[in-house]
Amino acid sequence: MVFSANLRSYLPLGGDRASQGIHTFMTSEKVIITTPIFYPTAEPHVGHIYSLIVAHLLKRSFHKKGNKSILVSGCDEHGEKVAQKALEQGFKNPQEYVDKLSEKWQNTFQKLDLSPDLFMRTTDPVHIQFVQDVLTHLYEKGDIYASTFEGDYCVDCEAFLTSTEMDSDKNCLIHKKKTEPRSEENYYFKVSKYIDKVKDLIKSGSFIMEERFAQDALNIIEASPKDLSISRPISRTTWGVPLPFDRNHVLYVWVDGLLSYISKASLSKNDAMVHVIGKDILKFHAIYWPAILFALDLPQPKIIVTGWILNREEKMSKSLGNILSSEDILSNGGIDGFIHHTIGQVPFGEDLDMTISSLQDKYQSFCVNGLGNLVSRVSKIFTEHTIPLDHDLVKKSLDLNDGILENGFLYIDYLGYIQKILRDLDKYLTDSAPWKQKDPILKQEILAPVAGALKFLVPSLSLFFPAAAKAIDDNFPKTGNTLRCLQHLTLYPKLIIPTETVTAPSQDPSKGIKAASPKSSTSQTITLDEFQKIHIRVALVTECTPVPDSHSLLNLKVHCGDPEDIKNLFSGLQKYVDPKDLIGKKVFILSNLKERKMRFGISQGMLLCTVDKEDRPYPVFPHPDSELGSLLS
Ligand code: ME8
Repeated sequence: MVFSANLRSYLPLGGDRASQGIHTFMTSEKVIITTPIFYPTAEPHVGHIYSLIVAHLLKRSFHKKGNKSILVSGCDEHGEKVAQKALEQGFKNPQEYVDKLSEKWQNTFQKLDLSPDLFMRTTDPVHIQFVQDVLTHLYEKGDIYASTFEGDYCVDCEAFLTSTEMDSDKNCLIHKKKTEPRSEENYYFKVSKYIDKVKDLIKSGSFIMEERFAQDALNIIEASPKDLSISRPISRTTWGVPLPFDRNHVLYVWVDGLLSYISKASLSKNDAMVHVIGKDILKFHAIYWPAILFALDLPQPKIIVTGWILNREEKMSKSLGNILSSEDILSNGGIDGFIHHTIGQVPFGEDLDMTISSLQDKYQSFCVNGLGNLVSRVSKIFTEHTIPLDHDLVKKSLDLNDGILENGFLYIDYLGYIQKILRDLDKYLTDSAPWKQKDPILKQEILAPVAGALKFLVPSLSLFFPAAAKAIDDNFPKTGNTLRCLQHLTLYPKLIIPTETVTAPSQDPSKGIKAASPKSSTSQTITLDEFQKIHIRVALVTECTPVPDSHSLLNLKVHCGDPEDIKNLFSGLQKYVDPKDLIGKKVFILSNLKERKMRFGISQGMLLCTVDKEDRPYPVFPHPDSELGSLLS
């Protein structure tokens, strides 16, 4: 498929490794798509749900390309951490505990309409039998041996850590907890036998879809022990798959977990596999798993690495107590707003900030005010007409549908183009004002390109928002080229925001820059006294630089008239403002915000901004004659 000139103006054609990867699967019998299997001890939260969203998006892409696929997700139910929690919570045995928890996870996935085709549980007897067969095979092949290992163990990671994974006090960098020194007689898998093949695979460029993680994987190989400890003595824990050749040991939970991808989905030589993983578990998927697959003479997967969802610039996780749950998604607009917030906001591999108010904003801006509003405007007055196939707007929808996966580009761009088409349709409606047209036939003629474009946009929309796309498709039935509209359609109800869930701007960490949108603040009132507690002052920016390792933050140094009293600020403007343009400018800052320790340093205030229709932030500049330090009143 070659893009028409029409669409070329929309699409900066280039390579997206994720969707280019999809092409190589065309000869496969089936594609196994996986998310990580999750430790059930945590509440399912938006980070876990993100990986399911990506996996479902891939599944729909494969379907569109005519590939058979199976989506595997589930719970990682063995290991010390799970056994410990079961004990702490007073369960008779870990099995009872994981039965209860995995049911909760399954229900959550179902509620979000994100159930996988196969919900794996590592305590499933079929899985356990498969794992033992694999272990027997590898043992008989000479790929497993016994030895003693000494290292620093993090129970939350369920892993021995390398020096690069700990700080100087041997605290785990992810869980911020002290590791335990351990020395154990264990069984080892000979990763070293396959490591050259693994390195070649990583270097091939067709294994890890996001290039920068390939280099990370190679660095991890250099820092890691040459073989992998794959067993735990039963004196430490009995909660695992017993090794078939030594009943005094159970299998290391990570090997158990990795094998769950194929134990019931049964990977055969003609199948393909794609794993959606967070960047925290790269080591296991980019090094140990391919080594195991090489040892088993099975096909190698592709890996799509997603970044982290952050809260206050920290990874969201149960152990840090800063999570947003599935209920937060559902009560703040639902899954389509969340999809827009994740897939539409950053390419795979990059981190993104999320708060209740950013969830609300995404839902309102894309779902309610964007797609929902357009569909409502058209379906209110369109009844029936022939689709003008040669109309520019209709052709753009058709081209987007046909061309998209053939050429391969980022899903974030794809969603961006859908939005651009929706905006063009909206503008056309506003400019042509069909509601003013008295002649009913002419009125339908004006509306037909928009209704037709929406109808042809359904396949593209269904990749991201299947339920909304189906509702549009059903509401606009087509016979030949004649399109009808059945009823006035409200796709997305307006969000009613209870006062207590409104996040005041000073508490909205994901932005740190943005006034609460008028949409979400109208229901909240404050007294004059309360307002006087808020010190918004004129400040001068003396330094402004991008924060290394952050895709969004700028680091500003400002003062309110006393150059000796410099405040350090962070602001999520990196994508929108050239730092040079802020230096020497007067800005407004919230100067009495409580200091916060962030990953990158201390934050001592907040730069005030507003946003445009597309949620782009702009700093607010005071009058040039405003005195430094003066209060906004
Ligand atoms: O690691 N942002 O399970 P787990 C984005 N059982 N994604 C996040 C996230 C966040 N803040 N927090 C978690 C395990 N995730 C093992 C996996 S697979 C054979 C075994 C996602 O419950 C992300 O995909 O700790 C991460 O890799 C996964 O959840 C870890 O889930």
